Amino acid sequence: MLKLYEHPLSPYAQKVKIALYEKGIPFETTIPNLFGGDDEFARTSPRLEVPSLVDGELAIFDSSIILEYIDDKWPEHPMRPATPAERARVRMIEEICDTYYEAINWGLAEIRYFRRATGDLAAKLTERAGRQIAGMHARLERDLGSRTYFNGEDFGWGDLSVFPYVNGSMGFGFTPPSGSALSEWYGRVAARDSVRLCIDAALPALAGFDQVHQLVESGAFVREYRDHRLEWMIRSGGIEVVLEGLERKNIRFHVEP
Ligand SMILES: N[C@@H](CCC(=O)N[C@@H](CS)C(=O)NCC(=O)O)C(=O)O
Repeated sequence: MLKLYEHPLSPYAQKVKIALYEKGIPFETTIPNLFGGDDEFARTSPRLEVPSLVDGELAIFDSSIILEYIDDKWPEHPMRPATPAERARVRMIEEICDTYYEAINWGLAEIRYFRRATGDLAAKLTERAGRQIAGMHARLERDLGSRTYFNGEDFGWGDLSVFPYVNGSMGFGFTPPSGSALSEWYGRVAARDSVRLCIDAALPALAGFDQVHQLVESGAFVREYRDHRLEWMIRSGGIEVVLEGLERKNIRFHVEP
């Protein structure tokens, strides 16, 4: 059976799980030891990131590469739209969500759950994140246009690429404007079995998150500050969070591939 290394709160893992559920492909999930020392997981994911997928002898990391593999290997119920132009369109939406939108929610989690900032700094970062999310929602509203789904007529890759991020923002209280096309789309997509299963798995994981800051403070959990996330923290005004994390050795960059 397929094995998916994941975490229920990872939007990247949620993208992959939604595709697997939509296609009815059986899989088992494992939450790796993200605190290091999980050699089996490290062999599947050189940067120690979830998700990674193990299919027999083959191990694949990166949600987009995994999604491509799944759609190629199990072409029934395709997640990609039919034409090259439409595929490029939804892949661009995915790219922006994965590399811009994700960092904003990640930053909010760094503040709320991992308590990297408190007081005025936390307020400033949260306020900036809220404005960035509103801008992202406006962009998504334009991208959706009059379509039923980001993918077009039917649910697919474009939708599973957007949902985890809009849902993540809502968890922080940043909701698409009521009555907007994005809000209506959210309601349609959240009602799907594939998506419900992901949400249902995420809620209990979130319940345990209130204490997670202690793991960071003790240095047991060293979080990855990579690319767009590192950039988000700096450009949103949190360079001192980065400096303190380096000083206390509870942030990390890339692991050598
Ligand atoms: N480009 C990768 C990104 C995966 C990623 O960054 N996953 C996060 C969880 S959402 C992770 O495992 N981070 C490790 C850490 O924070 O130490 C993908 O699309 O799968």
